[in-house]
Amino acid sequence: MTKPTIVLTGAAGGVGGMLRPLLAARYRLILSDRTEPPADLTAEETWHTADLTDRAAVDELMRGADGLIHLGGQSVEADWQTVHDANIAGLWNIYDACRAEGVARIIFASSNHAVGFYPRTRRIGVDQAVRPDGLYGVSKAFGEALGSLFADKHGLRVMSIRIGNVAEKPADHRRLSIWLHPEDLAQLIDIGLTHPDIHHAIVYGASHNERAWWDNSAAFALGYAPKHHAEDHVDYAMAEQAKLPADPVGDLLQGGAFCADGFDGDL
Ligand code: 15L
Repeated sequence: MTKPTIVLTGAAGGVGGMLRPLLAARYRLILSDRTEPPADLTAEETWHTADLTDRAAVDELMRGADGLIHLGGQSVEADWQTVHDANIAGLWNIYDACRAEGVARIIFASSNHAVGFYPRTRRIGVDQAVRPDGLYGVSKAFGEALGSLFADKHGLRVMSIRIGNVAEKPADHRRLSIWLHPEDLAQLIDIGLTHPDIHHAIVYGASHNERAWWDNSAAFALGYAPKHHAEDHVDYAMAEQAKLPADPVGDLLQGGAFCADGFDGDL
């Protein structure tokens, strides 16, 4: 059977690099980023240099693809112009090119920063209102809204994954609650690319984290069964946390330092 052709944007980034070997067995990957191809490109992978703000280049990138995993764009907080160009205008290009080129499935890398201003004492599902913790978080909430629109109006099947922090191990105390092992992310992506019942699904991108702040029943209902446990790495995470200064704002809120950045409100 021929493998589905899947475009992976942001392929030169850290998360893209972790996913490539995990997805290669099941998909023919068209990798894309603004950069030149990485040195470790395999014979099965195709590289396509493209800037998300260039609509013609994005159309060409999507031509003939069965699905898209969109990791590209701005991945941390930045000034409005930077966030706008990559994650608002660029994301519009991505979605509208998928519609125009008949790309049926989209995995949108949303972020925990769409809901980062919820306190750590709250357990939230995917039905509560968004509470972005910066312009980057606002752009991720926009991306989820765009996914909903393109599913409702144009019949695309979209999964927005509110990714916590993708790494081999949880990097600190906060990440014990939001950690996502790359293999668990690959499992969520497989579900998003293949599950017959997906219209627009918002799920949390989290491994089996005993300290989770998120109710991920939306993902479990689609068959997600994370294999990795954050508490297996608790000693490492807490040792890393001990190296960090206290953050009187970020330590109270799910988004951490993103909330503290420029904060002059009331807690
Ligand atoms: C994100 O959305 C970022 O892309 C990533 O670099 C981390 O900062 C992560 O959130 C996090 O919250 O740890």
